[in-house]
Amino acid sequence: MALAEILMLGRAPAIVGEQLSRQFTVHRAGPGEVEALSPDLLSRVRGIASGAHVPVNRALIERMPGLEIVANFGVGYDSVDAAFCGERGICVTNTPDVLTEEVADTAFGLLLMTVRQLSAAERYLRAGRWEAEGPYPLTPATLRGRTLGILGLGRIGLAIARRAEAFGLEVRYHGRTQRTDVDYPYHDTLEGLARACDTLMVVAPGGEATRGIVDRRVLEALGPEGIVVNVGRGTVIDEPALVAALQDGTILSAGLDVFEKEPKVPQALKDMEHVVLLPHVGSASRHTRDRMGQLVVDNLASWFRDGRPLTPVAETPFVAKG
Ligand code: A2R
Repeated sequence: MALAEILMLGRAPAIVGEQLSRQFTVHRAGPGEVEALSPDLLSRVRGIASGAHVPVNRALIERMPGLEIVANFGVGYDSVDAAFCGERGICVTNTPDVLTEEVADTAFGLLLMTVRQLSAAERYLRAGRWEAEGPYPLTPATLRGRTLGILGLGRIGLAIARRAEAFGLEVRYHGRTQRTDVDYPYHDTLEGLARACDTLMVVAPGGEATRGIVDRRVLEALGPEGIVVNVGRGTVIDEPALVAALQDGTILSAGLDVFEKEPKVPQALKDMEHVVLLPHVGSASRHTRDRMGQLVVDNLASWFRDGRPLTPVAETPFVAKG
């Protein structure tokens, strides 16, 4: 029997291509190469392994009448039109759990770096300024006594909350629904959460429902001691409003691992010494990326062998192979 044909989009760890090639006929396309794929090839492809920065949008899906499954590399799948896949009976999977602790580690590291200006302090040392000018200035902020407001107390949010407890922080949260399995105070509005905390950890998914919800009003509610850390998606924060709030002292600082138009980062953010900027490295260790890649492979293998996905997303929970 002919092997099922799979289209690999964008970047993924080497193990993904190696393992998929043993079980499937694999085609590859990078950003900007999708348009040029022939209708003949697209009509034969039954599965997509999708990496970052190549959208699986309605236009692409409509060109793929034989598509059965989109296995997304990453827990966030806002680059895949999952609602449209659901309408067409196409299964979408993501890679939850295997990256939770890694992203929570990064989030907490980023929080500490931001509160204590650790990037700027290191730059100070490397520039020879410690020797020439004396000690680095005392930081205006401390982690001591801070209240951490978590936007999105899901898998990663909860792992961050556990770390925050160990560091002696008070934890509060906002999401669409109150959890029944935790005692952290719940706020039914994001503005309410921002008023009740001074440190906002954003770990909610991207997409239209969360676009720009951390806006000027939320930042004002956070206040002049406010610090925002974002490890969710850049689109969740109104980036121009954040830049303005940092420039005029509405909030104190920000630690950002994700941006609205990656890999482009506004020059105004780069110009601010006290802000910490990371190039979307939340899950980016070999260990964790390989585990995410393995889950992409396992989802495709399970689908074509047993007719069921391992980790389907909420929009396609009941899709079974016809
Ligand atoms: O809203 P809820 O109660 O379903 O809570 C989820 C929350 N969330 C939202 N919060 C406010 N407004 C929304 N429109 C909204 N949509 C979702 O985000 C939940 O607490 C959290 C997502 O948690 P999980 O689905 O467990 O995802 P996980 O593995 O923690 O990853 C979170 C995100 C990914 O989507 C990537 O963007 C990033 O972290 O790596």
